[in-house]
Amino acid sequence: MSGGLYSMDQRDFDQTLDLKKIKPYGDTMNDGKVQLSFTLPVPCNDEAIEAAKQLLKKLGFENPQVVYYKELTTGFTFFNCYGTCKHTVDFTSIHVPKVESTKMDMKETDTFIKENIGRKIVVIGASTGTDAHTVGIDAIMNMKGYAGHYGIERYDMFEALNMGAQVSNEDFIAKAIELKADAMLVSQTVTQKDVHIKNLTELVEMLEAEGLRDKVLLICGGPRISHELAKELGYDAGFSMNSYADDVASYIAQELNRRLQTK
Ligand code: B12
Repeated sequence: MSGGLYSMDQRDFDQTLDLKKIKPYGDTMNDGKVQLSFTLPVPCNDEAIEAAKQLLKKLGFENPQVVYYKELTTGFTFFNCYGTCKHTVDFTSIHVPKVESTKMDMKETDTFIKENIGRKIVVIGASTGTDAHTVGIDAIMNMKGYAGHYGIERYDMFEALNMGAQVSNEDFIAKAIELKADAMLVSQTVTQKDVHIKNLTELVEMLEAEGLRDKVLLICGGPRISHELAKELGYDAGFSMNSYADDVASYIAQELNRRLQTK
């Protein structure tokens, strides 16, 4: 018998778990314990601790406790607090849009491309705009890979170019045209003042203006990106934390194949 969301072991262990009313778990089921860290712009003293507790109460936590505090610099105090959350969430009603593809490993993806597409897939990637964070796009593309997952450069059936960081949307598009890219991979990490939305939207608009949007698979990724946001912004797919080259390569291969089938 299938364990569903939880294994039989866990349900046997605690019968008080109600997926329609989940709350945080500290050390017993339904105790609602939450750990929260923040900084207040006040000197490190007893009044600061009281302010932190009052803030926790206003946030809806019962039994607020400051378990650690330290002056960060003059006039700023960092807190680590515990509190009890009284709210619950209906886990059974949650449906998050996800990239639809079957995850394959590197060999399976290469074989899939050989058999179904019959040529190498051309992919270019970059961190665009002012964004200087390269670790995310490297994790997906780099030959050496990341966390035990080889990057797309390592695949036999991909021709991959990682353009690095701070690439303008103009240069990114020019390279896509030059290499006849099948897929463009955009990484965005910095979200201050929603700069990621601006960069991502601008790229879609420029591709549309060039009549290229439908000719390329457009994929974005980063710690604050979700598939839902990516779709809203006009992308084909979005990947966030804990995604690896296998997820992205499988999706690209299967989606290109789907598009070839429907042409
Ligand atoms: C390393 C780092 C830097 C380095 C970057 C060096 C480099 N070569 O990349 C340096 C020091 C340059 C830097 C600078 C800045 N940083 Co910085 N940085 C970080 C840090 C510590 C780690 C980021 C990282 O490498 N993560 C590891 C990678 C593997 O994770 P990832 O990016 O999420 O990637 C994964 C997924 O998201 C996904 N993915 C990512 N991209 C893509 C793309 C595609 C196509 C796909 C499919 C998937 C995908 O796959 C990856 C693997 O699973 C974070 C804090 C943190 N701990 O996260 C801050 C952080 C991202 N930085 C931050 C900030 C504010 C800055 C600065 C603005 C600071 C400043 N005031 O100068 C500057 C901005 C510089 C610029 N112009 O962009 C903030 C961003 C806050 C926000 N909400 O915007 C963070 C969160 C720190 C913080 N808590 O304030 N930073």
